[in-house]
Amino acid sequence: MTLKPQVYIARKVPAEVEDYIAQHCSYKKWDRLEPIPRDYLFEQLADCEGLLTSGTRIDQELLEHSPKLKVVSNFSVGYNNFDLEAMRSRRVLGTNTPKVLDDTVADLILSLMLSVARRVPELDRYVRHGHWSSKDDESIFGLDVHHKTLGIIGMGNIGQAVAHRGKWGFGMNILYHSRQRKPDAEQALGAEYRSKEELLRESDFIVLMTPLTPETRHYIGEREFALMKPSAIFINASRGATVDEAAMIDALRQKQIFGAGLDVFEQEPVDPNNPLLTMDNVVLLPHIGSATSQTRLEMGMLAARNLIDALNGRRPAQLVRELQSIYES
Ligand code: 8YV
Repeated sequence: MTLKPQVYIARKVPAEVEDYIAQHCSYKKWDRLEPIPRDYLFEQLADCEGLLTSGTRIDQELLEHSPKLKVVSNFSVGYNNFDLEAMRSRRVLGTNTPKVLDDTVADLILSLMLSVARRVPELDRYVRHGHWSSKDDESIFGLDVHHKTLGIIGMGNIGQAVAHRGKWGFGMNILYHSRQRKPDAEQALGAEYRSKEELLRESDFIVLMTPLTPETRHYIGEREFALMKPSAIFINASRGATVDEAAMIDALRQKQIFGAGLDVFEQEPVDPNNPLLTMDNVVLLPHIGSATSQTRLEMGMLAARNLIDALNGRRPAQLVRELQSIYES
């Protein structure tokens, strides 16, 4: 009888995902909603070949506590928690969960665009507080979404799903900026490539969907907000650190832009003293881009398959690009 590989599940996962892992692995798990304490995780990892997680920093220190580790399966599309250099030198594989969450995250981004433009949460609070002004009161007017210009920074799978909705749902004109040109999106959606500066100047809605890397840290800051239209709406559902939050707060306070819709923050959970919490021209969400039961189940199953394939010597379907060389050499 061959022994099942030992893995650690360092976050809550749907029951179906756990059952699937149990068929192929021996496992221990952290079953609480709060993040696992690092020292405790280190103790657990001593005999593990696989780790399923999201957000845990996978760095030299963690790898030193995990002498048997072969694969880290991230239950998320973002993998800015991976120290890619440390993982490459220890030959630890890293996987993520792209594609299965694209439509769900894109739906949420559209809801942020609509909510900020039509001031939905602000006016919901207004009604709840007993206000009801004349329907002709311009102080409660918002901005149109349809037929406006939507600029997407980071035209990956999620960016393209947002563009699709903007184009076909709202007749929007699509601009994009990305590391690489996307001929398919240009053809299918009439999306036009722009430099970052051109996109910021021309767009009514700016959606930031770029992964967080050392190059994209504070990719949008004071200079970028100054280029935006006073009527611009800025949406971030990537990672908080892609934006210089202090510069964004200044831009919002000075009405340099109309508003912002944010699913991610430089510090999560958001500090109770964060000035964003007192501003009316922002819509704030607790990092729920992919948070539907159906999508989380699909992400979990993909993360489990990635983990099990890697432990069984098969190439996992979603090995992250920067670590593919480990597998190939
Ligand atoms: C996941 C995320 O949604 O997929 C991503 O990159 O933003 C993550 O927050 C989360 O890990 C699921 O619990």
